[in-house]
Amino acid sequence: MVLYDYILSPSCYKARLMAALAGVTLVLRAVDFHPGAEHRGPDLMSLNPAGSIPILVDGDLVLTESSAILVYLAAHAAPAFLGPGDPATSARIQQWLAFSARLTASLGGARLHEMLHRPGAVDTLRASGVTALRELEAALFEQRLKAEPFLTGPTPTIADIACFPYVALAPDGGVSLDAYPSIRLWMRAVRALEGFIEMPGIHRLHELKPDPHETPETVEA
Ligand SMILES: N[C@@H](CCC(=O)N[C@@H](CS)C(=O)NCC(=O)O)C(=O)O
Repeated sequence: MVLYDYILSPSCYKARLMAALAGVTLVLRAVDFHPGAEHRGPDLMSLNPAGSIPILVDGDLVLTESSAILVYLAAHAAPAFLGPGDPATSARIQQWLAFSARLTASLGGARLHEMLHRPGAVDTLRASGVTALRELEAALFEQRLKAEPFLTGPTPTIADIACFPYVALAPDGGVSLDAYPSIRLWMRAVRALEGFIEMPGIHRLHELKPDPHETPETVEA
């Protein structure tokens, strides 16, 4: 399988992360996203007229949209990441995949503004990102009450992989994660998964506030 990839793209990282967790080896085809805008050139536009990456090619199959790529990789090699298959969980996973598009537009938009000087109303993007983070925090808090560390249950699914990158990289766009203890615990759970791989910027999780499990006394000590 060939992934048209850009190392600093959180959307491409979703595919790389899912492949790593599933034990799938991808052939990475580096795209000159910036400054070359190769994804908008004729060769890549013929693969994805939407002009975005990632693009996954497996033989005759050309897949665009990171959520579709996650489904494919999981179905191929790690079906547990598609959830247990009951109607409610399957629907919840779809809900989070749709939610992840809001993260891309808001937190991802702010990040592009800050990192690549893309035009845009960055305050509005950040505000939309904070709204989404508050929803995520509330949902993950509910999960903690059920002692379930992941978005849709006790084990990770493509819902977690779809949401993780843009959340973890929110500080790149000027949106702090300090106020969201349930999100920080969830990020630690994702990072702890066997096969987890980094992307540049994700290491900043180490710089975040102390583990929410720690008491103030132990933090000070
Ligand atoms: N809905 C797409 C969005 C992916 C996306 O936003 N990719 C970015 C790179 S991280 C991109 O190609 N943007 C095109 C551009 O900004 O010119 C998906 O989930 O695959």
